[in-house]
This record gives sequence, structure tokens and C-alpha cells, in this order.
Amino acid sequence: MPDNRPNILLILTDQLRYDALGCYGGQGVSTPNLDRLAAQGTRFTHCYVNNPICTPSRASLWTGKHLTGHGVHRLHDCLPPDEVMFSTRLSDVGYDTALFGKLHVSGFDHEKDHRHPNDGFRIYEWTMDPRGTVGGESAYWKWLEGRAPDVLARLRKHGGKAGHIPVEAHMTTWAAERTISFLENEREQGKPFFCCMSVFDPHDPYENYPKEMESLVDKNQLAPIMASEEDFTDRPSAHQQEREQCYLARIDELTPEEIERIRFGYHAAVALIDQQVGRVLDALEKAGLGNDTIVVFTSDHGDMLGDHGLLVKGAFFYDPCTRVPLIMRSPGMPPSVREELCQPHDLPAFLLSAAGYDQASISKWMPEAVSLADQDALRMRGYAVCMYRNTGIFIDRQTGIKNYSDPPINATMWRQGRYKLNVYHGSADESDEGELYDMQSDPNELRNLWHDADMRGVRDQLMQRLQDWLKEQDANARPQGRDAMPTDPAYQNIGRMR
Ligand SMILES: [Ca+2]
Repeated sequence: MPDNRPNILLILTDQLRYDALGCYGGQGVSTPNLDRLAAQGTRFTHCYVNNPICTPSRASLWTGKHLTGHGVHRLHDCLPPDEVMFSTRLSDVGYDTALFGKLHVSGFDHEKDHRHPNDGFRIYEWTMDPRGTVGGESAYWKWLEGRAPDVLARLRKHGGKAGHIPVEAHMTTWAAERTISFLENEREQGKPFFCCMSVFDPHDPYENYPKEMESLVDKNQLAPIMASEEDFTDRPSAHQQEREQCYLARIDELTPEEIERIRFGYHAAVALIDQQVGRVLDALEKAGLGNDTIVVFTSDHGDMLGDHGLLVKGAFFYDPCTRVPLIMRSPGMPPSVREELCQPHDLPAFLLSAAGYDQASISKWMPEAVSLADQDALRMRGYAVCMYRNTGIFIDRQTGIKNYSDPPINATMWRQGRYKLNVYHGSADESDEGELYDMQSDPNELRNLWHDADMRGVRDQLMQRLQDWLKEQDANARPQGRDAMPTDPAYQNIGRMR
């Protein structure tokens, strides 16, 4: 009997901010294939991640829960073994499942040797990071052995300092080729499939993009750095800490040219992602699967790229860090642009429903997720939350040691209507620090209204909503996943520019 449930292709990127794509207003960028996918499908304009850093954000996407629901709070926490990823639910109802690339639902030092017991993948080609500096040997490196041993030798020797990687040997290309091969030859016949192509780019160090991509990005058209000279006095103290102890570099020690190079390299990496996504979508059509496959494209968080005087991601909630592209082309769904707030943990609710699960089961497993197809329910919910729970790593400039912040930083973003409220819970002086932005009149988040007397009523009202919500979260929270902080001293040097 023919199975008429849709196939699912999920394309995941790492650190891709929403405005890096042309269809989200990016200038000077090269994203024709993603722009076309957006024009054919649904483009969500306001998707906010559940956490601004890899592991907790990805755990939310894969489980359909906020941090308190899945227990992954920090970069190196592990997804508890009794949690169930939605790929398992798909496998349970007969989907053939495959992963090519990065997963990172648990600290990488654990995940490199231990699959999560409920990942549900038949094909599992795990690659944390093309540099090999974390996670070591990977499916990508294995592929390079036969394909480009010279590139592999360079990566082994220099890691992220290996320089430009040619298109044909790049991790993004590997993930695309493995996906294409799966679509063409490796699927189990008679079953619908779920395939995840998961790339590391456009993650730092911004130097490993193929040289050929340079001509595709128009340097002069890229958005200029925003608010780099912004005063930090009116901002939560965590921002200053990020400025001084960011794992990548101290931003004030970088020259404007170095920051421009970061921004250029970032968009060059995005150009390669776009090219390779184009190849995968062509292969999908050629295999006659275009009309039967849900295609989703998104990311785990963004990248500040120097805006607001900040680098990469961390204990802050500016849109470049927390808002990501979310594009979904689904059979029978007419093209649209959707502006209501949504979050990555809503994605599995939609996919499981498309795979035939009833609403009661989905609500039992992921009670806070709303199907992305249910526009009314998303509007009715009307908020998005991003929880930072001492998630990120800081570097001690004296010793060079990386660790979580001590005292811990716990902060929550509450986005609702035209406002964004960011609360830093219990800072050193015992009073909450915070930010309030009017995203309608001040979309670039340049005027913090936290101390504005006229805005006191709005602030109190949003604060009350947030506190009620947090109280409920705390009451239902599961224990935090176990810590897998790497013990290898080499870890201390990963990612640093200087
Ligand atoms: Ca990430």
C-alpha cells in the first residue's frame, strides 16, 4: 500500500542570523536558492530561539521543549537519556531516518563517543565540527580521507587555522552530497523519510570558506556594523563581561578591518550553504520527491558580528543573536510570509502532526509546542521566550582558562507584542538588571527603556507575565542534564582569534 505521508528534509545551520539571507532583507549577500525556497514556501519573520547557544537551543528543537523541559541549560550539559528526540517518534511510525552532520544536543565531549539512546536515526553520520578540534574523528573526516587527503592533513595539523577549504572538500558540500546520495540511492524503499542535513557554517572562525565564494559577496553592499561605539553604562553588566571575556576575542582588541573580515567571511560561508542547498533541492526534484517533501531551513542561533559592540553569541538577546531564519515549504501549503512569534521547539509539533500523530500525543510529549501550521494558536500564545541559564563559556584573560561564569548569569528574554523585555535575575547588587525595547519604533534595539518612567507600566506588566511563566516552569522543571565539560587541555585554545 502506498504511503502518502510527506517526507521531511530538515536543513540546519549553525549561527545563522535572520538577516543574513536576501529574503530577510540582507544586502550584498548571495542566497538565490534560499530566497527561491522562501518564495515557494512559508517564511517566518519572527522565529526566536529558546536559548542563544548551541546545545540548549538544539535540545529544544529536537525535543519540542523549553530548557526547563529537557534539562540542557549549559553548553556542555547532556540531554538526559530518557528524553526522546522527535526523530525517534518519526522512526517509530515507519519513517526512514538519516543524519548528516552536527547534532550537539549534549556536550560534545560526551556526544563524540555516545549516541543519545533516543535519537532514532538509522543512518547517523555525526560531525560536530569540521576542524576536528572538538569531537575529533568524524564522518566528514572519513569522507575526506578518500576525497581530499591533503585537506584532511591540513585540518589535522591546523584545525580552524587551516585556511580556505575548496568547495569540493568543504563540510557544507559533504553534508549536501551525503544528503543527495541518501535521496537518490540510500533510502529504504516503501517508507517516507526524515533526513537532516546539518552544517557547521557560518560559525566562527569565518576563515574556512572556499575562496571562490568571495566573488559572490558584495563587500560594499553588506550592512555596516551597527552601534559599535554604543555606551555600555546603561546595559546589563553581563554585556560588559561578554565584551571582556568573549571566547573568540576582546572586541576592542580587533581592528575595524578585522571585524569587516569576519563579516565578509561569514557571508561567504552563507553563499556556499546557499549553493549546496540549491544542489540538494535540485536532486529532490530530479528524484521526483519535490511535491511530497516538507523542506525546512533554520538555525540554532545568530551571530552579533560586532553589532552593539559584541561578538558571536552569549548572555544577551539582541535580534542578531536570538532571531533566526525559518523557512518551510510544505506540500499543499500556499506561499506566505508569517509574522507571528514562533520558536524552534514548535517545529516538531508540526512535523509529528504531518507524520500522522494525533494532537493528544503531541501535547503530552511537548505541552508547550504549538504546530507551526496553526497560525491562530501561535497568535493566541503571542509570546516567545529565550532562557539563558549560565549557558555560555567565558575566558579568563589572565589564565586563558574557559569556564562558566561565576557568579552565574541567569537571564530571560520575554518577547511579546511590540516589546522585548530582558531580565537578568538576581545580579550582584541584588537588584534585577534589565532591558526593555520597543521593537516597533526601535527595531535595532538602541534605546533601553528599562529606566524610563513613562514605560514603567509596560515594564511591570511584562515582568508579571514573565514571572508567572517562570513560576510555572520552575514547578514543572526536570533535573538538569549532567555536565560534560571537556577535560582535554586542547579545549582551552579552540576558537580563539588571539
Ligand atoms: Ca551553535
